[in-house]
Amino acid sequence: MKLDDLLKQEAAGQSAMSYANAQERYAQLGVDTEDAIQRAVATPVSAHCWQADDVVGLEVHEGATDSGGLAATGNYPGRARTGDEIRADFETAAGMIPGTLRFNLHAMYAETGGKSVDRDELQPEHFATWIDWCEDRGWGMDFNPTCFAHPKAADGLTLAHPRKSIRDFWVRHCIACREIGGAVAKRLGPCVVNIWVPDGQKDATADLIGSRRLLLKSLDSVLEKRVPKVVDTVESKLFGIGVEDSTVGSHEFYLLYAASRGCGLCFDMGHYHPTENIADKVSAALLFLKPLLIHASRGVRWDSDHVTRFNDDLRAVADAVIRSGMTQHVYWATDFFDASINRVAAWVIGLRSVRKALLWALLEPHASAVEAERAGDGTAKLALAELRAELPFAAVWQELCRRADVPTGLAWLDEVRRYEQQVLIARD
Ligand code: RNT
Ligand code: ZN
Repeated sequence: MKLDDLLKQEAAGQSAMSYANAQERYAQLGVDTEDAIQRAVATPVSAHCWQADDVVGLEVHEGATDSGGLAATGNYPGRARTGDEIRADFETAAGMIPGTLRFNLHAMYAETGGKSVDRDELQPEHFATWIDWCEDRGWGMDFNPTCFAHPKAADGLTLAHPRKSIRDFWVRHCIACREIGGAVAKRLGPCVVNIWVPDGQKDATADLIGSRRLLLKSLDSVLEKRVPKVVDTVESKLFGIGVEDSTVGSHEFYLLYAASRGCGLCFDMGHYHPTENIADKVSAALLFLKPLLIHASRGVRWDSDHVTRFNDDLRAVADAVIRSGMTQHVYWATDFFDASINRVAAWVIGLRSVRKALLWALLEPHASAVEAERAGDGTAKLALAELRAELPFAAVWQELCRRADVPTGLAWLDEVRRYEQQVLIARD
């Protein structure tokens, strides 16, 4: 069948599977699909703003900058260039994404009305349009300091910079961001403020403990004062482009930092060794610290930020979170950027995949698996795990989409293509 015919058929077609049958099948295994749909839809997922514009931001840069090792590759037409364009693009995407959304903003998306405002002088007013927009749509908002793409980050060091004046600048920036988070929280409810810095060395690192001491001190200054309703999290990384030899804020550094300081920890799925999955870390970390923030992402070789897919890794993370029974202590956010495909579609695919993974985990016949494990019946447990692939998951997912009034199957692709023709193409 030709691709065009197939897409047409998919856009029009509804599933032949009935939800009622699926509901009955799951019920036989002790799984309540109504409860699963309700919980999957109610779980907020914070959509990252930076997919719209390849992590460029809205500031006017002066002088040398450094991307912090974040490389968005590709030149698909339609990159958003203004706050209005980002908002329009995300509204389009949101119409195709089922379930509760939040919006996750980076400080570099400040709207300063043409005035140049340096990062350490940012105020809530520079985000007023974003806050109003989220409020109008009933979305919560999260926030991030931007410790890259700035002349003072030109050598890839920020909070761990050997020069005190530069460290202090970034400390002031992070404090300003927490205050902005506090202002957001006053209007929209708790705001997650996640700190990630690119700091590291390209080669032959000499004084890693020295750099880590500086990062520790800077972070302590940033977090000294509690900001009401701000949920602080810190995010580690294994390596970045240009800082391959060492990263100051490694996994162990932040794991222990969060546990000892009582703040939250962010696990980015693309920030570990290629065969390492954060799923295993969830149940360990939750016993010692709260909350966790998941950056749903997909590492591919050296890139940590491919669009998330409903793959084994993502499903394993969702399983770990749901099985923990501590979902109230886990925040979900997306973090990827792809400039080689339609950027709105990247959001739709990535965010739908996260919601799918949540539903998948909620539909697990978990109680039976636990029972088998406790009885020492590994055979039944393994058989049950395999059975998941034979259950009518798709019918429940489609029901979830229908109830959320978003397209099922590939019907959303038509809408994205229309938007591309009418809006995105004209941008270049
Ligand atoms: C970078 C981190 C971080 C960024 C955003 C832009 O590797 O994952 O979360 O992607 O802050
Ligand atoms: Zn991340």
